[in-house]
Amino acid sequence: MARQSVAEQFVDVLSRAGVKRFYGVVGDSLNPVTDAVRRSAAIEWVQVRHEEAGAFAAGAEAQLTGRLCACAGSCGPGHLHLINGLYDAHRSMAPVLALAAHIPSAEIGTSYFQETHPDRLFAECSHYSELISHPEQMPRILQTAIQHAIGRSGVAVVSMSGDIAGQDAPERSTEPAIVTRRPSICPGREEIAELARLVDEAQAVTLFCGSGCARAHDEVMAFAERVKAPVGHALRGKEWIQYDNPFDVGMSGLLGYGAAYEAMHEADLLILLGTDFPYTAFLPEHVRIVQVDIRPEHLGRRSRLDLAVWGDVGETLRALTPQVREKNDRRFLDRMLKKHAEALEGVVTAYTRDVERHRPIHPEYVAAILDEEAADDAVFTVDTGMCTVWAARYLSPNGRRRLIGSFSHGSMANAMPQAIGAQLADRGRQVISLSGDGGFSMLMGDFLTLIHHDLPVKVVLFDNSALGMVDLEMMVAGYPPYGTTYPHTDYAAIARAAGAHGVRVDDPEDVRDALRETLAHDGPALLDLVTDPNAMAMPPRITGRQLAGFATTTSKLVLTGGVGRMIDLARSNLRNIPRP
Ligand SMILES: Cc1ncc(C[n+]2csc(CCOP(=O)(O)OP(=O)(O)O)c2C)c(N)n1
Repeated sequence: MARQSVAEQFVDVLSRAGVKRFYGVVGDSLNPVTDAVRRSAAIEWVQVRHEEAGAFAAGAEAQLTGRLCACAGSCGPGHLHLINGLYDAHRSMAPVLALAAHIPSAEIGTSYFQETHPDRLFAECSHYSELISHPEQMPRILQTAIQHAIGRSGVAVVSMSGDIAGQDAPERSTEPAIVTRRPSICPGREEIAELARLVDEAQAVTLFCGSGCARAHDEVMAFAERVKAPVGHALRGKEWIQYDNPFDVGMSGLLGYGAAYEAMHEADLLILLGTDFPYTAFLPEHVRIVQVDIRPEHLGRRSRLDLAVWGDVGETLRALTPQVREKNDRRFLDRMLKKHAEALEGVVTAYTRDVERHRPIHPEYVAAILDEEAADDAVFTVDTGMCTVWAARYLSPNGRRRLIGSFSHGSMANAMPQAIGAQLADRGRQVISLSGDGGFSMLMGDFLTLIHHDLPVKVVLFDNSALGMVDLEMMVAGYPPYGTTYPHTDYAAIARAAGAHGVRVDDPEDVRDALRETLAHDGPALLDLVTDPNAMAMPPRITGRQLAGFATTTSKLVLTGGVGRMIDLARSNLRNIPRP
């Protein structure tokens, strides 16, 4: 049998680690690897138009499947383009392996054509970034990279020159064993006992949940029931926690709503579950705080802690719940449920007046209808900008739907590229990209990737001809909006010219039918909705200074948005409060 090349061995090892596809753009330094992929039955090459889109796609696929996913860029500019998508994947804790092809190995360090130093470049957006400079090194470096990406949930980057990849690989006596599943981490007995003591001492416990509560819905609900705790969430916890939740008090943070803030501040014990919620200003100072997280480096970096617990949320709660005394006093919980329902009732009609006739179309109206029309197991990818607000407020999770955005990194242009990875992970699933016109046009070239690979992604474009979120930020800070508008563009015509289904709608009465038609279309489709750039959403906690800035710029804009179907949950939770 002919000797394997380093590139063939590379592809072989990746396929045994579960990688199904490589997103990227080919290039000289990548040739040995792309040729090995061409001949591989296990891994397909997904040709994209911009490497950043490939990195976003790999990150989304990894977030949906939990499997290691991969992307690649050729030397210099090719892999430089990966960087923003890799930051996003890394900060979303998505296991992604990136191959940064390198200039010829004999030229490194000479300012050669296209030279960069990828092992340095990617150090900040990865757990591991190493250069392979000898064929012997490859299997061990690749294995170490894979174990970093999977074991520590994030990005690992290997850099390799094309000439190294093209060489014969050394013979291997055995195949390396690769770990592809993570263990669960249960805290020690002492921590559980200490946590149980703090819970027993507290009169009013609030839980605040992040993405670390994935697949721990039952455990969170059982614990909340036992200690009669209101349950709030951060944006990344929404898809895991905000459904079938009799304890729901909404979301905290800049885009928050409901009574999560009050429940966190009026408790005497706040338990942060699997959240690296970044806004310290929203966390209380005079409340006992416990944090539970699988990553010890997250513990205590946002607030002072009375107890730090290193463990999985599910494991921790399974061990803890039987050890705490059941609380019978629901007064704090019921008061918070009432506050929450009142807060939502107060804003539920914020946008609804005349909305079926309002032109330009009100974006919240679109989001509300989309929530009703989308499939029960839809994947929503959400652009950074106002789409994130509409998704946070209007999309109803149910345990089967998924919500993916750039919620930690906050990059624009994430949604449509992420939809590519989401759709490739499951071609039969409904994948909807909620795109802003600014974000969409930033990586619009990869709309062609949907057509190229026949991916039936539905792009729902909130086309306000503006960088709306920044418009709002400028007004809040007291600056007159500047550099935030675009000329009107008919994106539906662009979609049709590219070979996709494209419809432009500017009459609110047409929204539902157009959405139905778009979602039912058997192929890539774009629905260009001409929306109102002046639709506002304000954080529930806004400082006097911020408000003053806002007020000097405009006085007639609505200060808060509506809340969609979550009001139903709040109302039914209120009905469940036992009558005295
Ligand atoms: C790559 C990148 N550039 C700039 C920003 C700053 N930024 C955040 S939201 C936003 C506006 C987004 O506009 P659009 O996609 O049209 O959505 P809208 O807010 O209007 O709904 C900008 C410029 C960013 N987050 N990421």
